[in-house]
Amino acid sequence: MKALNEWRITQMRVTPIAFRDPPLLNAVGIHEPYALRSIVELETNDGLVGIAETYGDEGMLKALETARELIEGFSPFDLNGMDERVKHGVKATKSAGFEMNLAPGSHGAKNAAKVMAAFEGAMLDLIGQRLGAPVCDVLGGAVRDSVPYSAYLFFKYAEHIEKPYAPDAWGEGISPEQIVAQARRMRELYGFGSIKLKGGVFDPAHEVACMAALAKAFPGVPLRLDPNANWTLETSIKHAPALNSLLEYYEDPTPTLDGMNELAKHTTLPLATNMVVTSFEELKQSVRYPGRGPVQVVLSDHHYWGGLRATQTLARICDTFGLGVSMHSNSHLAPSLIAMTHLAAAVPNLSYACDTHYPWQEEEVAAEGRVKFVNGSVTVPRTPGLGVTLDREALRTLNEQYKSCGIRTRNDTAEMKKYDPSFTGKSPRY
Ligand code: GKR
Ligand code: MG
Repeated sequence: MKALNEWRITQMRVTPIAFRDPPLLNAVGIHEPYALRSIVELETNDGLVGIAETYGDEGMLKALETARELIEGFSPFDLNGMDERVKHGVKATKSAGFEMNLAPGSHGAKNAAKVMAAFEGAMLDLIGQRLGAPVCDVLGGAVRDSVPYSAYLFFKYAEHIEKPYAPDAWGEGISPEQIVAQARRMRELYGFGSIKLKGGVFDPAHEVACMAALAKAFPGVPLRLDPNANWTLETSIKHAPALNSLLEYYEDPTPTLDGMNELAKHTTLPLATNMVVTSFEELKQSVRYPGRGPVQVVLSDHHYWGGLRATQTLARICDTFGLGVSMHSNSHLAPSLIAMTHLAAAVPNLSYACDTHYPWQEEEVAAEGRVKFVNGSVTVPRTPGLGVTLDREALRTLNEQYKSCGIRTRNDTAEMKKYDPSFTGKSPRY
């Protein structure tokens, strides 16, 4: 074991992976057959390896590579120094168009925050391993033993247009009955205590009818609808009265802070977002609005907010301004879910169950296997570090899948054009 003052990160390894993802529909199109992520490993001069899961889009892989010299040779304790080096050393790149709004992995403007989060995650894993403490303890200690997650329903087709593998067990999800059946199955399998539906796909009246069907089937269960800013302000206001009695919060129905601010005057619901407040700068703009303001619940995502500690800071600011806080997610595996769980355990004012796409994934890189939900919650690990070990064979397989799948940057709109050549993904559409 090296003395702590000689402890150094000697090597960064980044392994892009691709895993099966169902044909889930959203505002900009449909999920491709494989979702991309990457696994960042930081190895130290005493042979410890810290890991973090992050995006696997081409832009992110390039950003990580440009940051190699900002992490190799430095101490795993040097979190603040790393933040500064990355903030100044990793440049923003041109973002993809509107159709990629839902895919933070390809947001070039957030390169630095995303790289910081990936490095920080692996550094905290190292620190925890070295000290014999779980990451939540390194973050100041857990205030809860388990973290609640929400069922995350999607409208979906039964299978992908190109059929690289057998259809999933969830079947089609389009009608209110199918959406209720999807929710029932998800609750039976995982015990989730709240339910979110990804909207912005079909006629808003149909999506509101699905929410009403869910409310009828699961009385008392908190519900959320997320049209991903695909509704105009007028449409969002029109459906607000019906949704007032159905939802616990109304998530990103309409674009821009101005739009959400206007909507807030026409609904009693808290407005939640992972689209109009995605950085501290946007948070600053949001809290400057007089009155109720555009956002009442910030849905953080440590993968692009700058990491776990940055999200703790965000949670404190939300508390100061009387805002709720919870978490957003994209398609991900165990290292991300467990990192979210440590973080949520160390955020006292977590006000709602977090989002997770995890039930839609079948494959895994964790040697511990698939993460278990008990009554919709994940138990906060007490093992040193992150508490996730890589299954090297699985990592190799998912890396091979990455190489062969041909996808290099998520593009749900291009995928939808295969079903409907006239689809543009232009938003807001309703
Ligand atoms: O994976 O289709 C999806 C989601 O729509 C995702 O891209 C969003 O970022 O889950 C997200 C959300 O809450 O907006
Ligand atoms: Mg959302």
